[in-house]
Amino acid sequence: MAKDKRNVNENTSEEFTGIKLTKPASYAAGARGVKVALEHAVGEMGAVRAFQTLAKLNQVGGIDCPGCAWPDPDDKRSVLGEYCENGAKALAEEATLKRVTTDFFAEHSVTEMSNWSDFKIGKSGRLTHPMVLEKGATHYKPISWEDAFKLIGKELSGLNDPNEAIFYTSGRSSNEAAFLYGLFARAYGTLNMPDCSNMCHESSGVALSSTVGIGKGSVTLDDLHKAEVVIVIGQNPGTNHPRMLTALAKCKDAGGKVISINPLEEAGLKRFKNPQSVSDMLTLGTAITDVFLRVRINEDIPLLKAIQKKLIALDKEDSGVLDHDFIVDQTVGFKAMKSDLNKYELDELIDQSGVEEEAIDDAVDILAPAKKIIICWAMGLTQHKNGVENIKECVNLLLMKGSIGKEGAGTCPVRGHSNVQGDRSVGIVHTPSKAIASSLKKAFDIDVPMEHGYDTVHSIMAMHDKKAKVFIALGGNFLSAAPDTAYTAKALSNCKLTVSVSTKLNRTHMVTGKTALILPTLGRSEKDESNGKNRFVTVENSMGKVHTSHGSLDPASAHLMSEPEIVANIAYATLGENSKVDWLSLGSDYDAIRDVIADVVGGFEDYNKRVVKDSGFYLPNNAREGDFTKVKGRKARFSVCSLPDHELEADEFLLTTIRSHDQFNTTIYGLDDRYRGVYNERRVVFMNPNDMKYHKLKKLDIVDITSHYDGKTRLAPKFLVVPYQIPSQNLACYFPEANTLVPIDQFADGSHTPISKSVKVKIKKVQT
Ligand SMILES: Nc1nc2c(c(=O)[nH]1)N[C@H]1C(S)=C(S)[C@@H](COP(=O)(O)OP(=O)(O)OC[C@H]3O[C@@H](n4cnc5c(=O)[nH]c(N)nc54)[C@H](O)[C@@H]3O)O[C@H]1N2
Ligand SMILES: Nc1nc2c(c(=O)[nH]1)N[C@H]1C(S)=C(S)[C@@H](COP(=O)(O)OP(=O)(O)OC[C@H]3O[C@@H](n4cnc5c(=O)[nH]c(N)nc54)[C@H](O)[C@@H]3O)O[C@H]1N2
Ligand code: SF4
Ligand SMILES: [Mo]
Repeated sequence: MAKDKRNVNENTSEEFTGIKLTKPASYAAGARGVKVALEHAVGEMGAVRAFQTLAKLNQVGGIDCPGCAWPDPDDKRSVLGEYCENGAKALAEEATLKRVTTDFFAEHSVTEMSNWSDFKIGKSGRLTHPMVLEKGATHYKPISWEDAFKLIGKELSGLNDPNEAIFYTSGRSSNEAAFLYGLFARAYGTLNMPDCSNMCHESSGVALSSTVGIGKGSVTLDDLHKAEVVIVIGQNPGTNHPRMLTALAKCKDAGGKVISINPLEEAGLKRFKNPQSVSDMLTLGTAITDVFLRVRINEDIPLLKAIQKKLIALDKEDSGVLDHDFIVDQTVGFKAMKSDLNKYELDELIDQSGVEEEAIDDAVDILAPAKKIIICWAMGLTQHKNGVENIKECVNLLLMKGSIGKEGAGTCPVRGHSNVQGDRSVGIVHTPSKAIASSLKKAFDIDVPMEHGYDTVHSIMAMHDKKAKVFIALGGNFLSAAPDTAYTAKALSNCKLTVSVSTKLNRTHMVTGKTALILPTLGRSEKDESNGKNRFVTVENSMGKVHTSHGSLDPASAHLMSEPEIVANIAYATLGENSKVDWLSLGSDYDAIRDVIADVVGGFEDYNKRVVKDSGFYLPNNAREGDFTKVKGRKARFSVCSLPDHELEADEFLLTTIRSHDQFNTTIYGLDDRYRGVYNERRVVFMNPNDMKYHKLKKLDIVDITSHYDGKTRLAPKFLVVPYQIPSQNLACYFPEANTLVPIDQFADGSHTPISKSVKVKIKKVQT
């Protein structure tokens, strides 16, 4: 626990909220989804504001949904609404009428607030004033914007080395804010730009760049509609990307098939009742999954290898099972990959995957004749020690089928935060780039540092070891999102100054450096006016399309500043006149920021003109075009991936940490996980009924969960056991409650993404 008894994780509150269990749901969305969406929206915003704002969500010229990064249709958009239940909840959280005022902070000490649940902290409302927590103080107090910027400028200017500062970004920031922030970090002299992506799709970026030459997905929404087969692996779209179900249903209507690969049979992948379809509402809706493969946690590689072996065995002369022309013309490494596959016995692969062979054969029957396959994935693949190889193995499958670079086929890493992909495109990257360096030298005479900056886990280690002293976060909830909560808390509290640019109160505001600032900012749904002009921002969706977002609500408080303005003022306070960048005018004029982006970032030419035309523009995508010349060897690359190696003792489990249906990352919307049949409680651990018998556990018994790495025991106390169809020796808990168990130094090879989806743990029954 951090000093002065601040509670770093709600684990220590150890209170249960009154659990109710039902059978897991058999379909997603439907009338119930609409009802829940409206309850949240009306409850937080009031009826008039709710209906007016929802009508603008995801419409051209309207508000980009602050939820996930799923794309909107390129063509016609439904007037009934282009949003889902969880999009409505995301908007409601931001557009809530509740306020965290200066009086609120005077009333509640930091220590008191740290003892609230994440749910209660988040529900306090929108931040209204810049606040400071002075050294040794118990309460935040108001500070003027001017003094806040001066304080940051002084601390940053006073560091011995620019690499003692860390600039974190969460993926909700606009392209304009993110670009300016990256420009500032580089001008200040560091590439210490960790972002939420490091905990998210970094493994995808690393794997895809080295195999197909672009760190993003290759498909568009239209491709999904046209695919013959969509594999959804390690992803729960019914909860986390709900409108993806509409795309899958469209694909099914056109005769496509869906294969789901997951340790849990998620309701959204079973059946979908589109609330906008009268016939769906009157019938059972669309069955989504044709073949479900219940893989063991992190045993996707053996499963994919088994599928590949079977496809190769079926590939007789002219059978067309493999696309030999594509393999010969467009790829390298097939022979090596195939001879590596020969090393493995099929039976052993199948056994290791935990999947029944008949189900694998059903999947192979669908895949063998298919020419247009898309693989969609998310955190179930990326957050493992072998996260990068998981994705390379998916690429292997697509390449042997020639399923990339053509209509209806390709890679689809489904991105998380609504603009995480855009932030990366405009320069939030901790690795050096010669292209960015030379264009910034030309445009602003900035000497961009060329040594590698810290990613998220290395930022935490640096703060922990007092090598980094100032931490600034553009959005996010770093403490709760990061692994190894106690270690991260120590890291943050070692800092001289921590700064959070935030819309809402969160736990990172409670576990801080010696001095801490909260800088309240406009949300995307709010009007952003300057000199009588209503400004808009731009974002990039999961499929590489850049488009506008126009806020329309009155701001939560008259004291808010926009993110670009905040960044510009921090930069000005730090670098002042010694900079060729006119920070303050850039910060106030987003057209000017976009003009600079157009000049210095490839693919954004004529940005201002193109982004307001129709529904925006697609960024260039070589893999979509079937051009792999950017890859080493100038062709798409097969990879040889090894099998994961989790030797479990009889009393050990692999734990995956997942999202409930009622949260957005560390923001807890409510306590229900409707699709999995868990109501009014989050401190649960899903367990196989046979494992429960073996461990002599009954439903709702209480267990402590521990992980044991490097001789250190990490504890997540008191979870209620919920019997669930999950493979034996696998467990699932919700994120962020279980983050205390994820060791800081266990992360994916090559991408450094924490192993949040495969933590080796033990359980112990708590006697009551
Ligand atoms: N409503 C809502 N929407 C969100 C978010 C949210 O919190 N709430 N978060 C956003 C963000 S930032 C992100 S990154 C995405 C996350 O979207 P997802 O990746 O869908 O989210 P998770 O809940 O982490 O679930 C991953 C899925 O992988 C499965 N899984 C776990 N381990 C394994 C494994 O070893 N192998 C396989 N094959 N599957 C596995 C889980 O059972 C689960 O179905 O969603 C975004 N959208
Ligand atoms: N164990 C475990 N850990 C995980 C994961 C997991 O699956 N398991 N998933 C990981 C993933 S995929 C991700 S992306 C990270 C998420 O990490 P983060 O992005 O750091 O976390 P969030 O919970 O999304 O951040 C929520 C906070 O963002 C602020 N916010 C919201 N909107 C805005 C805005 O418009 N502007 C600004 N400035 N602030 C805003 C609010 O104050 C809110 O409290 O967590 C990671 N951690
Ligand atoms: S699918 Fe994602 S982006 Fe679309 S409305 Fe739902 S939460 Fe928002
Ligand atoms: Mo994410």
